[in-house]
Formats: sequence, C-alpha cells, structure tokens
Amino acid sequence: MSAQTNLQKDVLVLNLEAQLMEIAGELYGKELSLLSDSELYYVVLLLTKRLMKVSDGNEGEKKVYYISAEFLIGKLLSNNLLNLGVYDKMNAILEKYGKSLSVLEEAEPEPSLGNGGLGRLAACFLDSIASLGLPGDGIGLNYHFGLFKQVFKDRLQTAEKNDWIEEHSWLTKTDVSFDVYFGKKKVTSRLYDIDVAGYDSGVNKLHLFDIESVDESIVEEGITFDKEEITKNLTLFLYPDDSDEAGNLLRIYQQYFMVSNAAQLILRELREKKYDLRKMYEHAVVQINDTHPTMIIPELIRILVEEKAFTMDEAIEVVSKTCAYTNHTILAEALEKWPLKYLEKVVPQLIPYIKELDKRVAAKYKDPKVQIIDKDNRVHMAHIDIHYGFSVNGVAAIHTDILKETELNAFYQLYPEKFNNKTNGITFRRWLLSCNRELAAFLSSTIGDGYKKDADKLEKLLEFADDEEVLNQIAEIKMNRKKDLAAYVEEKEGITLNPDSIFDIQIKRLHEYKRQQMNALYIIHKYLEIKNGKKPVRPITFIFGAKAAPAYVIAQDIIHLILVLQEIVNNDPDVSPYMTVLMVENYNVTYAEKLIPACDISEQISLASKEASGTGNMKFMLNGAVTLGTSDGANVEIHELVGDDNIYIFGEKSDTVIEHYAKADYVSKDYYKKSKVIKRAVDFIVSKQALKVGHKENLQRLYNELLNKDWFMTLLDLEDYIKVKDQMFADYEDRQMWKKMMLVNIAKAGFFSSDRTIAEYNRDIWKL
Ligand code: 26Q
Repeated sequence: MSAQTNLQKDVLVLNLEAQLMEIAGELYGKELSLLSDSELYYVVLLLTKRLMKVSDGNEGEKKVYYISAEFLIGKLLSNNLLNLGVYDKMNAILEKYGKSLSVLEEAEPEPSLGNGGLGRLAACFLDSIASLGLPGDGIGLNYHFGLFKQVFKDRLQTAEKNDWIEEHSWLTKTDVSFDVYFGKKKVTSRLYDIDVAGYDSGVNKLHLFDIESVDESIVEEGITFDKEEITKNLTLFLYPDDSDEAGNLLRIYQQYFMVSNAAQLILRELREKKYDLRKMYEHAVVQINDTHPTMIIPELIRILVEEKAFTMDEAIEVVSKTCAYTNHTILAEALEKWPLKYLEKVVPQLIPYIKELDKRVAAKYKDPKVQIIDKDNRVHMAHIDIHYGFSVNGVAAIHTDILKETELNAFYQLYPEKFNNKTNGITFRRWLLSCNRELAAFLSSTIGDGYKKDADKLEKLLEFADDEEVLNQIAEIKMNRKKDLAAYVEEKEGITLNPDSIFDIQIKRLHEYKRQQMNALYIIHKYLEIKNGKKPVRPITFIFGAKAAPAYVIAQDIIHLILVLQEIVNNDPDVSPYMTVLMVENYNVTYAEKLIPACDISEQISLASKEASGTGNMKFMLNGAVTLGTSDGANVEIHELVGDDNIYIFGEKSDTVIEHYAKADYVSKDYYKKSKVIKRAVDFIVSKQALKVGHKENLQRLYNELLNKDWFMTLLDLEDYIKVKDQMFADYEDRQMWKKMMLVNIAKAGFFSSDRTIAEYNRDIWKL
C-alpha cells in the first residue's frame, strides 16, 4: 500500500485542526488560541508523531542498517511536515491563530547528535533512503547532552552541555531492551526511536540506544564528569575529551555498546522474519560509517559462533558478505588505532575474535601495512573493515583516487574489486525546499516542480541564463535571505550586518587542514590595506561558524584570533564602514540553514588532498553562492560541472601537496621571508594592537605554529588566495556576470542530491 492510499493517515490529514484541538485539550486543557508558542509546538509535535505512526513503512526482502556514532539530524518539525506533504496545510491552520511554523520552530531544541560532516551526511542519507522508498534504518546512540554548546568568554571558546531532550520530543521510548556485556559486567540498554519520514514516501526509523542507568546529575561545571562511572555516563556526551586514557576508554565503551545493540537488533529482526541466518547477507546489509562502528564485525562473528553454532569459517564468510565500510578521511590521526590493552579491558570477549582475524591476515599477507594488529599492539580498525567487508568506498572522486593510489594502496592491490566511489550528497528537502522556500517556489514557477523528485531537472534553469528577469529574481531572493540573516544575527549576536555588503562565509568544524587561519590572514591583510587607504568598492562581511574539539589547542587559538579580529575590525572607525567580521556563537544545523541561503562567497579552502569531500560546498552552490576553493574533495567535481567560468579555484594541487609531504620539503618560514604581504599579515598576530585585545599565550602559540610548523601549509597558498579572492570581489561588481554564475551554480547542483548518492549505494553496494 502506498503512502497516498493510507486511509488512517488521510483521515488524520483531513482533520488536522480538530486533532490539534483535541491534543491541546488533553495536554493543557486549553484552546489552541490560548497556547504559548512552546505549548503549541508540543501539540504540533505530537500530532506529527501520530501522522508518522500511522504512515506505512518501507518494506522489502532486504534492508540496510546504517550504523553511525553520529546523526546530526537538526530540527525536525518543518522537515517532517514537508516530507509528509502537510506543511502548507498545517501552516495555514496555525496562521488562523496568529502563529506560523517558523515561529514554532524557534521553540524546538536542536538535537546535537553529531560533530559535523559525517554526522550530517548520515542524516541526509536517512532522508534519502526513506524518500526513495528503500527499507533502511539508522542505528546510533542517544547522547543526552550531545555535542557541547559553544559559549564565547573573553574571546575564548568554552563548552557547556546541550540539554536537548524535553518531556515531549521526537524520541519514542520502545519496549526493546538488550543486555550488553563488557566482559562480565552487564548493562541494560533501552531503545528510543525517531521516525524518519520520506518525502512523499514511507517512514523508516532512526534507532538510538540508551543505557537504562544513565545519570545526568553527574555532570558538573561545563562538560566535566566522572569518566570512570560507565553505567552512569555512557550516553551523556558525544565523543567526550580524547586527551586522556579515561576519555579514550569511554569512547570504546560507547562504540561497543552501540554495535552490541545493533547486532542484537539486526539478528532479532532477521529471526522475526524467519530468515535463514546462513543467508543473512541476502536480507541485511550493514553500512559502517567510518571506523567508529567497526566492532560490529567481530561482534557478529562472535554471536554466530558462540550462540548460533556457526564454525569460525562460516561466520567470517557470512559477516564479510554483509558488511560494507565508508572511509571519510585520509588524515592518519583520524584513523582509529586502539591499543589492544584498551580493548582487552573493555571487551575481553572480542579479543579472541580480533586475534583470529589478525592471524588469518598475517598468514596470508606479509606486508606490515595491511596487518590488523601492528608491532606496537595497536588494532587498526579500518583494516578490519577492509579485509572483512565486501565494499570500501570513499566520499568524492579525488578522495577515492587518493585512497586507491596512496593511503590504502596496499589494500587496493589486494582487493581492487572492493573499492568504489560514492560522491557525497545533500538532501534538497532540508537544504533548499525548507531553508529557502522563496527560491524553491521561484524555481517551481520557472522550470516546474519536477526538480523536487528528480534533482537533475534543475538543469532546465540553464535555458534562462540570459533572461534578465530570472537573473534579477534570483539576486532579489539572495538579498532577501541576507536581510533575514542580518535580522537574526542582530538579535542573537548583537552585531549589525549590512545586506548590501558581500557575504563571505566559512562554516565548518575548526581544523587546521580546513584553514580558517588562512581566511583570518586575508582579513588581516585587508584590514591593513584599508588602513593604508586602499578601500574596497563595496563593503565585505566575513562570517565564520566553527566549533573546535576542547582538547585541540591550536584550533582554540584560531578561534581566539578570529574573535580578536572581530573586535579590532568592527570597532575601528577607519575600517568598519568597509568590512565586518563575525564569528557566530554555537554554530549548528539551525544556524547553517540561515547562513547558507544568505551567502555570496562559499569558502572551501582546505589544503588539497585533505578534505575528503565536504558537503557544505554543495549546500552553498544549491543556494546560489559562488565557490572560492582549492582542488580538493567535492570542489573538484563542482568545478567540472560548472566549468572554469563559474568557480574560483586557487592553490597547489593535491599531487604537489602529497609530494611535499613525501619529501618533507615544505618550510613555512621560506614563504614568510619571501613575501612582504605574508610577513606583514603573520606578524600582526603578535602585534601590540592584537595583544592589547587578545591573550599573549594563544596568539604567540599560533604565530609560532605558523612560522615553525604550519603542517597544513597555510603560507604555501596564501598569496594565490589573496589574489583570487580580490578578483572575486572585483567580479562581484559585474552584477550581470555574477548573477549568471549564481544561476549556473544552482542549475548544476542536481548531481549533489543525496537521492543520487543513495541510488548509487543501492545500485552498487546494498542491492535492496
Ligand atoms: C575518531 C576517533 C577518536 C576521536 C574522534 C574521532 C572522530 C570523530 C568524528 C573522527 C572523525 C569524525 C568526523 C569526521 C567527519 O566529519 N568527516 C567528514 O565527513 C564528511 C562526510 O563524508 C566529509 O564531507 C568531510 O570531508 C569529512 O571531513
């Protein structure tokens, strides 16, 4: 039965207003018109949950389980109503009471169940899996305080807990509960589900496991808590501090808790459907999102051997045919290598299996690069995935090529057939239809509604590339979003933005390889130019949003520098008419939905070879921003699609960068000495003027890092960056040309729909 012919749902939809009244009565004993915004939000939330409950699921003979430590789902109200096809109807009802969905959204807390790209990708994938009508559920953890909330104090980042779970929420407590053993220590889990509504399609589930004995009260100041008390702290935070042993152990506890529950849930579903476990791979496929869920492999093998009477050979074969691995990074430090002794402490029951997997590899292959347990007794989690899974994929074409040719070359030699590329994508429901309703409506009126189900149809827009009317409309919509953002920022940050200025935006996790510091050095350069009388024709607004891992010292220093620049620039009467700097506090999905539609220039400036894909770059182009980027990750594919005339590419290419690393011949000081412009910008970091506003310790450390190490080669690309960025600001004044670039970027964004990505996963890997 398709979603359209579901009678129960149709009846509910026909009676939305009566249902709202009924729930308002049950919950608050009040009429709708008397409810506060947050009360009304809960009423609409409960009705939306009811709608999803009576909707059909996506059924089939085979199902994908997308296991991930992160699902950065964002607020759900608008998105669920949109996907259920009742957004406009609900909004019209609310308007009768002087309310609207955008007002209620303000009352919704954002679940912060992810760090960044990897977690947001998992959320886009769930949306697309459901929207394509595929049977597939997500499995992860229900972190009570998720990722920390960022608060700036004295121009430094501090961390607080994000208390996102309220009495009424999208979580539904289920009666599913499993025993999970850490050696002999038993804990009990509890499953909470969040419904995932497909767009004009069935409903899937996001399964989030929690521990019954969790205790929120053990959190003290900020995000500190007793790391030893596993039964109380296991599901409190997402990836807490990894700077000490207890933090690392906790991460392993979380990972095993996640996969033990996942394995039990999967086996239980297979049993309920009376499938033959020996043919498990015909009914289940497990997608392992980075190495965080890797222990699912030895765990499934262990259960099959110890509880289902499989031989070791049989268990390994069946599990290997079931599991597939996605790699999201080539940064060595981000590839998990757990000391064997940590695993022995947390999950002694897995050790014989991990050793067996290692022994089989060692017997077959002598190359030390492909061993599971290395000579220092560290367990390489990715190596388990590659040897004992049937698919290994990278997340953008250049990334997969680098994996094959460099980082994982030894494995590619062994298993060329396992390697494949799946260029990332984004859900257009959230990143266009929902966050930029005016643009979506304009596109519909120009090229029809077809693009909503088939993103490639956006290309029809190219027919209007010289239509002045269309170009002006697109520019006007951009201006409207800039005004919206300015109003939001005024209220949240108390800073005034000029919508007539150019909005240049870099939003992503803070990491040296992403090179926010290079953008900061440009800002210093521009500031000093203006001080010397070289005023830009149009003011520029530089916007950042980024959280840094609490233990990542240099990343904290970069945030400090940007906040120092914000203070200096915005308060300098010679300069502030021409430029503004803003680092928004607590950047998250909600903020992204307001920043992205308002952006003119999308900063994608990672050191070539280091950004696996990037997905923000796709969201920006879809909303008509022009990319300023290096030849890295998905920028390469954006460049191929839009052509040289519609993107600004600068900096060294990945081969050159990889060669610098191989030869260890990059010396940042050489670049500093050679260029007056670079020297002047870098020196400003420790100038009297900067030290008056900032802290010597942070600024000096960052200065030293840039001069003496600069591992991610900021100074290598700085001059080219300045040149190309200045060119971009000049080109912005050719309004006709710029508007056309906006149009081409929107028209070519169809390839980056996660519906395309998921269709490829299904075609090549899952075969549902
Ligand atoms: C692992 C072990 C110990 C501590 C932390 C971690 C850890 C946590 C989170 C490692 C990696 C992450 C997140 C990685 C991530 O977000 N990667 C991004 O994935 C996106 C989706 O594929 C890509 O677009 C980005 O290029 C990539 O950086």
